[in-house]
Amino acid sequence: MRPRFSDNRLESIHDKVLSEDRLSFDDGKVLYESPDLIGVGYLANIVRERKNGNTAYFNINQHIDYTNVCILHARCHFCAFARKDIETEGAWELSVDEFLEKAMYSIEQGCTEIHSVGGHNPNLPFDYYLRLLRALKEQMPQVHLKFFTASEIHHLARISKLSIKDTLEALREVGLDSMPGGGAEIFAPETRDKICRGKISAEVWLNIHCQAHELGIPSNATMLYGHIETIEDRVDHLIRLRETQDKSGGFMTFIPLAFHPDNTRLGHLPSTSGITDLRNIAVSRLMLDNFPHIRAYWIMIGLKMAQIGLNFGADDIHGTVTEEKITHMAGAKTPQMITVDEIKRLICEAGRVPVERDTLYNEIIREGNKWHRKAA
Ligand code: V47
Repeated sequence: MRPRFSDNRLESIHDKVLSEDRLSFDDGKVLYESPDLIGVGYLANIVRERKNGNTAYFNINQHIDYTNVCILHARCHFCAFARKDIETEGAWELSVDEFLEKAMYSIEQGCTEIHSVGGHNPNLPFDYYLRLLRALKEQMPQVHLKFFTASEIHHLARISKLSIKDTLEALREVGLDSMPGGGAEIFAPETRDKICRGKISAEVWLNIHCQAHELGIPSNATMLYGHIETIEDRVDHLIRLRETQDKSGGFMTFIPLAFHPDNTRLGHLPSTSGITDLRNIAVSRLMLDNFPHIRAYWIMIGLKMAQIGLNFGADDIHGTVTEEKITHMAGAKTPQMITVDEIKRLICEAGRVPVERDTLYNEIIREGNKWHRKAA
């Protein structure tokens, strides 16, 4: 039986979803504008279940941000994290030993992934990054190292005077396993220029991810929404990611990021609403037909919204986290971490089946304090 949409523009999109036809720019606009959010969510759920069945993924991970000193501190208007220099209140730079100490604690708790990003710190030499990755890989070879946004890779290429390719290869050599999806912000040049003039362009961001994929380094992608971007900007962003994925194929997950205004230069803007959060999850699931996974990032949209997101297109809820800075410095009220039991309860209550994954979506099997990846 065909569902009844209150917005009849969803009828033709429904037909395309059923026949697995690619959605157009105009379809994307309709999905963002439609008053029938339940209809949009219904369509996203068809794709979600086709790709990932009833599974909802999570992982046991830790965020460790090695520094927040950043040469772009005055340029990224959405950022509450960056500091001008180490003398500024709230600034930090972790030594390799301090980083290792934080990581070791989490590894003892069964963590399978370290997620690490930082500011473009003019005081840290390239050698710092090589020593950091090498030390982590030596101490914890089983743990996946998801480090450095494309913007950081660009900064590291500048300070090392290597090409992007050689920089990525040097980092991979000492332990880089994958890259997170940050730094994408919004690709549309006019809006990008208003919120982060001087940061790498869309083309450079996409090119760095393509080069990483060519080297066998998979990555994620993000979009920062809920600031001054238009609906057209959002659809444009998703289509650029889709076209890149057609070529390079190395994106694992798309993570819509809800803008948090506190302590930023865009502090006059309101926080995103639940409707906007759910819609971004649903529309990204529908537009990004070549992305295996869509994440409802509970740190930014809250546990309740992330739980509902699992029925609006998302098949992943992120991880236990342990310590998150970027969103909490911008006013997030979510906890700093949650337990595996809480994650599983949220997922089961949403009618989904929780599966612990590693970063590359291999299932994790636990026996006592030990864990291993399930053989494919
Ligand atoms: O690049 C910065 C965004 C990103 C704010 O790939 C803000 O697995 C909201 O990319 N309000 C970093 N967002 C976070 C990120 C991420 C998070 C979790 C998992 C993964 C992954 C990636 O956060 C930045 C920027 O786009 N951001 N400031 C803010 N005030």
